[in-house]
Amino acid sequence: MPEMASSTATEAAICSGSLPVAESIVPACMFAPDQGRSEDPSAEDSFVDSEGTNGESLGLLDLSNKLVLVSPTGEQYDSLLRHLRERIDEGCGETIYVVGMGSDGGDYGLDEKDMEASVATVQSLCEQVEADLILLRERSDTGGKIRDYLIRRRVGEQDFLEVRVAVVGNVDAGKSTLLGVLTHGELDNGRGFARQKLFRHKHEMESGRTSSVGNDILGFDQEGQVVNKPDSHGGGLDWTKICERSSKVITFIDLAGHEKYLKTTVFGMTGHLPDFCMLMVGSNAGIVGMTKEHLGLALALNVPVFVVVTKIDMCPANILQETLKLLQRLLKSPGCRKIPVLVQNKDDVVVTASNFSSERVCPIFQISNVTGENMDLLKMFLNLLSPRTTFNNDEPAEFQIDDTYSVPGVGTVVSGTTLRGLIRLNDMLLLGPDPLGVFIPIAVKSIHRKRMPVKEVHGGQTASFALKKIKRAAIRKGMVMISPKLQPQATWEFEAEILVLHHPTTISPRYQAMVHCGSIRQTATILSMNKDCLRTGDKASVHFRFIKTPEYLHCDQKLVFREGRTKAVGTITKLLQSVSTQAARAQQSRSQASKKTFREGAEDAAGSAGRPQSPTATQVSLKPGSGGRRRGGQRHRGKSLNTASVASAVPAGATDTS
Ligand SMILES: Nc1nc2c(ncn2[C@@H]2O[C@H](COP(=O)(O)OP(=O)(O)OP(=O)(O)O)[C@@H](O)[C@H]2O)c(=O)[nH]1
Ligand SMILES: [Mg+2]
Repeated sequence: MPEMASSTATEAAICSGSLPVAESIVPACMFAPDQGRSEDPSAEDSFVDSEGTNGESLGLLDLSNKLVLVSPTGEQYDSLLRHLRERIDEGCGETIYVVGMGSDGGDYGLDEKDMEASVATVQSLCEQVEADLILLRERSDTGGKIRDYLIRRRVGEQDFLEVRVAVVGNVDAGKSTLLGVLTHGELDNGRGFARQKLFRHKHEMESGRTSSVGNDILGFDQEGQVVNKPDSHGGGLDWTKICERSSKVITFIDLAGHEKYLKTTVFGMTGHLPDFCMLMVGSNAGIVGMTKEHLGLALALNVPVFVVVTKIDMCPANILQETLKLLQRLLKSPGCRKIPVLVQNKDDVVVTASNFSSERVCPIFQISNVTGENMDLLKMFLNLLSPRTTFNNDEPAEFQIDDTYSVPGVGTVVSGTTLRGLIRLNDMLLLGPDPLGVFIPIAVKSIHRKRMPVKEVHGGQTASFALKKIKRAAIRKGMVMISPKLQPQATWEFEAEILVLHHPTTISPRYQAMVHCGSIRQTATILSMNKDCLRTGDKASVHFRFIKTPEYLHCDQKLVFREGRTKAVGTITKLLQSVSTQAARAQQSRSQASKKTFREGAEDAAGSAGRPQSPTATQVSLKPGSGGRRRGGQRHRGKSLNTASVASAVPAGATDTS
């Protein structure tokens, strides 16, 4: 079978220019099927999860010969077509296809005539699946030429592939600057020119520091060319135009590098569901500050990471070497178990992009935002990234809310990510849970993808919906909109397997910290655990309870549990104490009655509009030993969760940073 590059691809030619610098970093050529692997025994299993087309024969049809594409029989053609369809589905609309490289152990390469015939076959296969064939590279081997193609399914003007990349790294690594350069097509001046377009707040303009979750998009057309045009008037990008012209849109989630905004950065990583994480390192500053923290988060959330080393225009060679050496040591360490690969040319890009899905390969780029050096390699790599969420339109829909807006003339708008299923205009979904755990029916009145009006969205796509007859104040981040078929229930308590990454002393029951889970961000208390206390490095099964409102959770969801520098990561294993919608409704009507009485008696309650806090507290107080939790709940009334009130229950040494 002609090989798909995502299993194994590369060849000797790439080795020739092997690395003059940072030699211990694995060169891209180690991914060659027949060489280089012995350098790093840990690399062997990096291909275990790949497709293994080597030596494969589908049924009685042998498709493993490099010549199979030259003139396939009808049966072979059908099998090739089926196989290509599967690969494109797996790659969410695209795949990398290698022509001239069989998997039967024979030599590689085709002569000109056979190559021509093979490409014609692939072209015809592409027509069948309505996909484009884009040449990525051509190389030579003993038997002739080998070509790598990108096969990308065609999409309508309204549609595009969507890949989310979270951008993390320490303060001043050049994150916002790189995004400014990539999305606006103008180089930086080294003094903060390019980043200005990314800032959302006046104080960010003034300090130069990102403090919120920024967003910008980079569109690629069918040929892999960037469609973003430099804007001569200095205005924002026209997202609709970019999306219309693009077959793939990369959404960058620009995050803050400063420790004081770590809470927001964690939210960006958990709540915005990135497909990939771009870790930025200033070459002269090196692995400092939040670099390891952010890398650890990406690893904990199983998001594949690639590294971009910036400012190579102003860094002495020996310092750059040192940074690369430390970076490689960090990536190879037992905590990371990555295979660092320095990307130095287009061949390296194709090889690393093809193998990136294995999650262990960690490509490293070295760029300058000022001279633009190696920017083309980074762009080429971004164009080859495929979304990681496969979707099935038959599944019941689920949408996670990560922000809310009040738009004049439109009303309440929620933005977020479609986790699964299909959502169409005018669909009726359940929105919740509210503070009592109730879900209410709500109709989707308009749908926008990247500011472009559309009729539907499906799993893996971000969107915003205009909602009718609901106030913005009644919706919070972490709520979901869900198909009524799922009969959603909110949960107060859950069990999770957690690993403590760092804590200055010990964690014991009654400890409180912020749980980040998807776009949920709420303080929870440890009620009990299967150990007396937990220290750095400990694993345990822990029983949590939210202090303020019940949330909609799933088993197997990843969570981050943090308070200041204390951090634990884990997976939800069991949902406990779910709220029955009927009981919650009864409670709601009771609470409304009592609120009325309360209002008649006193003039308070203004602050709790749309947030019936007291019933929540009542519900909590029904639980044994809930005094502390109720106190927490009431103190947080009407404000975002700040940790001041939690501090009393937190062991000394755990300070708030958010
Ligand atoms: N010479 C040079 N300067 C750069 C380069 N990249 C960024 N800078 C400068 O470095 C400074 C910091 O860049 P930012 O993009 O704000 O860094 P950041 O990572 O977004 O920082 P936070 O948002 O605070 O985490 C700015 O003054 C940029 O002009 C580069 O490649 N070369
Ligand atoms: Mg920034």
